[in-house]
Amino acid sequence: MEKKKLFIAGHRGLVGTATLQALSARTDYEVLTRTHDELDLEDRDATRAFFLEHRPDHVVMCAAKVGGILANSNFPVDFLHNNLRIQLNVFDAAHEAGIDRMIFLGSSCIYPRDCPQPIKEEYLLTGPLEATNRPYALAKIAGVESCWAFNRQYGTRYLAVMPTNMYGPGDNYHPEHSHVLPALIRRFHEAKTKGDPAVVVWGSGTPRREFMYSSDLGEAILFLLGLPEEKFAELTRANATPLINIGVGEDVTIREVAELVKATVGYTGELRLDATKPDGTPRKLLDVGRLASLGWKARTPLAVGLKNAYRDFVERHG
Ligand code: GFB
Repeated sequence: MEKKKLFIAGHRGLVGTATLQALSARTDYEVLTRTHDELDLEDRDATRAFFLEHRPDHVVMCAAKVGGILANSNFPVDFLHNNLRIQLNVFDAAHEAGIDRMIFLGSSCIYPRDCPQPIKEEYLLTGPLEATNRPYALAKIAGVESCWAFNRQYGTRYLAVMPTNMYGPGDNYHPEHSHVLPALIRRFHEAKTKGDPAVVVWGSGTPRREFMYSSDLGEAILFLLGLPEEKFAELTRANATPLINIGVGEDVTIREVAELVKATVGYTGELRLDATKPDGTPRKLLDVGRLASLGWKARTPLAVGLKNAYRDFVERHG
């Protein structure tokens, strides 16, 4: 069987790492990767030259500027402009190089702040966005629209996937700019090591989030990429938004997840909520019916994924 050439844009990030990991057992793909130093996707000419030289069959587009609630509010220009630039360059180059299938990674924050739960794909653009991540969400919405526009105008098959909040090996553990789970893993670990009597958790503790282990997302991406021709064509047909949610189907409060991290780390001190920090969206639970109907389901329970993530943190940073 002829191998498909697959370019993973952003293979060192959480999603890219998980996709590479899921590919490790596969022999039907020849995988192409480039570090940021080797190829800057914000450089239009370099991106175009790369695509025209290598002409991958498939692209998994997970290169993006990402971060947690504070990073989003501190660097709004970066989250909007860097992401738009990368997307424009990759979409245009992919089209010019005749890419067959592309999977574009978005995020569950593209949906309206107060939309009904669980969130169905068709709720996109039905209401105002959450202010703390509006620039990032708008860049990602533009990416969904790019998929759709290329499919309509040129008959391409570009699919946008919207994962829920992710965590897992190789995550960004920055104390302030990371997402909530890696931030808490680090904070509880450091408090345990130093013997601090209390750990601060931002916000009221009441927002609800759905957390997915990154290796599950890696597998979901390969599952979608490998769908038979008629199914992939159905998802990316010109008259439907090419959008699919990827999640686990259940959520927890920030307080509950903080207690779980505390237990996983083995910290015995107090947990203190800091209400001066932002809560963000009150709830973000994805409806995963569309993906389930294709035959895919997440399989790593939060408690198991957290144990693996904590082990990874200790190995890398402990
Ligand atoms: O992962 P996170 O930063 O982003 O989670 P979002 C924020 C929630 O966790 C808020 C609480 O309710 C915070 O108050 N939280 C508690 C903390 N302690 C901490 C902490 O130490 N660090 C952080 N970061 N949060 C992001 C978007 O939204 O979701 C991104 O900003 C992206 O653009 C991502 O879409 C998936 O879930 O609120």
